[in-house]
Amino acid sequence: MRIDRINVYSAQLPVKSGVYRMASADVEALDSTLVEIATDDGFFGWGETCPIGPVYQPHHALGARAAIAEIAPGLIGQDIASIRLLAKRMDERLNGHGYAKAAFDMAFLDLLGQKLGVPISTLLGGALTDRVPAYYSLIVGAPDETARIAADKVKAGYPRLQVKIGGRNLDEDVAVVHKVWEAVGYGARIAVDGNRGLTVAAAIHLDRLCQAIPFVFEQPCNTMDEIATLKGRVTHPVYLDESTEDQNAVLRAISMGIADGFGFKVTRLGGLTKMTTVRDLCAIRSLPHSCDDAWGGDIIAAACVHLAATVEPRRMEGAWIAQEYIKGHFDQKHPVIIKQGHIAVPQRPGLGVKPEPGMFGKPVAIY
Ligand code: 0XW
Ligand code: MG
Repeated sequence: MRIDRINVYSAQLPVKSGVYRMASADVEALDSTLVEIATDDGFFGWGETCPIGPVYQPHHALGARAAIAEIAPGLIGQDIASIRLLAKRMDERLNGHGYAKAAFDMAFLDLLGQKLGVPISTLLGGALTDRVPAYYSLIVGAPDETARIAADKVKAGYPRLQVKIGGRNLDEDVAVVHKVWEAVGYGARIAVDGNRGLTVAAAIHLDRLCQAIPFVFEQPCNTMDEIATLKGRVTHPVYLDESTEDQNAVLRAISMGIADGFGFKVTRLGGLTKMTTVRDLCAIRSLPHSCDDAWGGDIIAAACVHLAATVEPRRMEGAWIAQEYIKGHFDQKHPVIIKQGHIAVPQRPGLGVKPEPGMFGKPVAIY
């Protein structure tokens, strides 16, 4: 099973509601990059990487495609049988750029799964469940309106809400946390996500002013060092998201004892294979985490869900997929769908999803 051809596509994913607002950036449309690998024995495997704009983290769509251009020619003719050899090969072509390599890693696993007749969750160690929880992300918004949406989403079955804050006055952030809590109470677990937007001082104030509300504080400040200074000074559990730039960052955060959990992004960590290492590190220390990506269509959604299915359910903070914010699906027959706040794990071989033929138009690059 050797790599014969690689097609690269760009898919434009406009935000359905108009704008997705975070402390660090507003985004209106995302540029997703897809890789389609054809093998000499007639299989097609897909991967995807979709940074949520160029500011959320040090990733951007054109960067992904430039990295793919460095890597792809070196993969032609390679055997799919060893994912580790392929990872080594990618590292020999390009240092770093895990978010681009992640798309290839997804496609390799998709191919291997199809060849072996097993879903990717099996290749990642085996699923513990056939249905994983999702969570709903409430963008930075007015307190009353955010609380109204929060109550609706809990009614719709979401077991967890993420409330975005930051980039505005502290009083509004404090008000939104109180209003959401009044609206949903223990009906859903709550994460308050600063998306790097708070100073250490603001994070400490918010923590005190929302003392009795049981939420986890996600990536309140910009750097891991700033967040490290919160230890012992805030009472809410602190989760890292954007700071987990690679496996080493996760290992560092765990060994420093500064993270009570994580918001993991599959592509930022370098792909599903690399994610299994941080998943297992978290298991050793009983740390909860999500299995997300920054954005993306059905390919990324399927990848997140396969991985989430392999995580011990009591520590699974949910798989976030962009479905609520994008129109339609790449795969009409087998889309990855949130129902009652949960997502069924694809059971078909590989990723279990295939984009409709021709839907992305002409490839932007062919190798
Ligand atoms: C909610 N997410 C998973 C989607 C957006 O990319 C932001 C992200 C987060 O938790 O920061
Ligand atoms: Mg986050």
